[in-house]
Amino acid sequence: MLTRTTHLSSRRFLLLPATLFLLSSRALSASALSPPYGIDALVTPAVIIDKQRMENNVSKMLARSKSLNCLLRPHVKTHKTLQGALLQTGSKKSTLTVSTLSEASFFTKNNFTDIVYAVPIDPSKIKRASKMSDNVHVTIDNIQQLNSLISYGPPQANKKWSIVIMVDSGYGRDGVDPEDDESIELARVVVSSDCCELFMLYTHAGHSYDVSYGDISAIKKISEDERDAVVKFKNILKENNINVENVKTGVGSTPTCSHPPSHLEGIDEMHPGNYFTYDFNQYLIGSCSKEDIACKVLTRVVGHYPKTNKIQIDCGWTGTSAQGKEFGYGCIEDSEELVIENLKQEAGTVTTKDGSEIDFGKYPVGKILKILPWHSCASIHQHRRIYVVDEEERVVDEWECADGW
Ligand SMILES: Cc1ncc(COP(=O)(O)O)c(C=O)c1O
Ligand SMILES: *[C@@H]1O[C@H](CO)[C@@H](O)[C@H](O)[C@H]1NC(C)=O
Ligand SMILES: CC(=O)N[C@H]1CO[C@H](CO)[C@@H](O)[C@@H]1O
Repeated sequence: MLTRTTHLSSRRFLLLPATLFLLSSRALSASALSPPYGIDALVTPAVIIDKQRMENNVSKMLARSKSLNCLLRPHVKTHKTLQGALLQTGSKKSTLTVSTLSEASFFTKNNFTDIVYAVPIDPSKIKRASKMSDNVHVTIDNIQQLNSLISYGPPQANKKWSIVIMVDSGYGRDGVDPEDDESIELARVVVSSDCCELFMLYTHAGHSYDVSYGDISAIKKISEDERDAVVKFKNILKENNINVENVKTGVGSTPTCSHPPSHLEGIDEMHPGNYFTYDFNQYLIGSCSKEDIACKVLTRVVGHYPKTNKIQIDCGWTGTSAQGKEFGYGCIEDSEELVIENLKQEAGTVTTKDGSEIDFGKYPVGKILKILPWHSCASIHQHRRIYVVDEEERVVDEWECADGW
């Protein structure tokens, strides 16, 4: 019985050091079982990765990069796990792309080297980045960022900032225009600064996601544009007497790397990320087949509402992200007649696509539904842990994800 006394004495536990409290709460969230075990034992929502499909995707992209004479520098933001990065790099512990300094920190602590932090750096992040400068390259696309680095000075004694210049190949989010005089001057300031060296010219064609679904020739055109933009910029720099002999070139998004151009001459590296699992959006784009999608969000039926023809599930946007609402947030595997109509924070509602009556008998309370998510990077990011499953959907491994910013 909960009495005032026990309540008071339990408050004492709150006086434990905060770190101990955090550790214990994290440990409590870990699965109590040791693999292998069935997915029925998982608390939902949970994110699973189909090991075989993922390994197929991973080896296919590695083979493709080799056939194009490129190094694969996978973007690991899709999963943010040590095990995933080892698979993607063929256990090299090297050459990654990341999008946060906390990923950079996680992977450098795990002895990975040669990591591109591929978001232009702002001044607030410089000090933290400086501590990882032996292994982490930083990205810029304007002179203010560069001036902040230069006024900070060398990242460490007798060391230089290793600089990546982001090039815009048509996305219009970030990156320098390869044809602008300012872009040439930016590179000139990098190579003439005592505390910087130019490592790479990098582009990511995020607009490859915006083509009409299934228009593969439009994607191929964009993959040529990626290549041409960085090759052209490198040539322009050379013509302007900037020494770019050892400067690398990199391209990539999952749509463009899934449909690369006939050749990537002049390009050293590819850096797709999402291909690790693909997702429902990539399937519609034409990057993969539905059977290649390796990531699923598991949710359970929690209630039947015949009057409104709805099922409630225990997954809201905190379980799979709010992206892709207009496309049902992805699709429910093996239940093609159903669609996720709405996601709230921790609850979602499912109905039929065509308005016909739900066959409630098919979906008893407690039944697991498997969502092929709209955007796997966003869905996985909602979770601290990925459950890796074999062909029989037994959990065979549990991976911890790097967290935070
Ligand atoms: C700068 C940058 N590089 C590479 C990637 C990887 O592209 P994708 O997620 O299409 O594989 C991204 C993804 O957003 C990115 O922002
Ligand atoms: C990283 O390398 C150091 C030095 O070789 C080693 O002592 C340490 O255990 C390694 N850490 C990890 C997480 O692999
Ligand atoms: C999109 C993609 O590359 N899918 C491939 C994943 O791997 C399997 C097995 O090699 C291939 O059959 C798919 O084409």
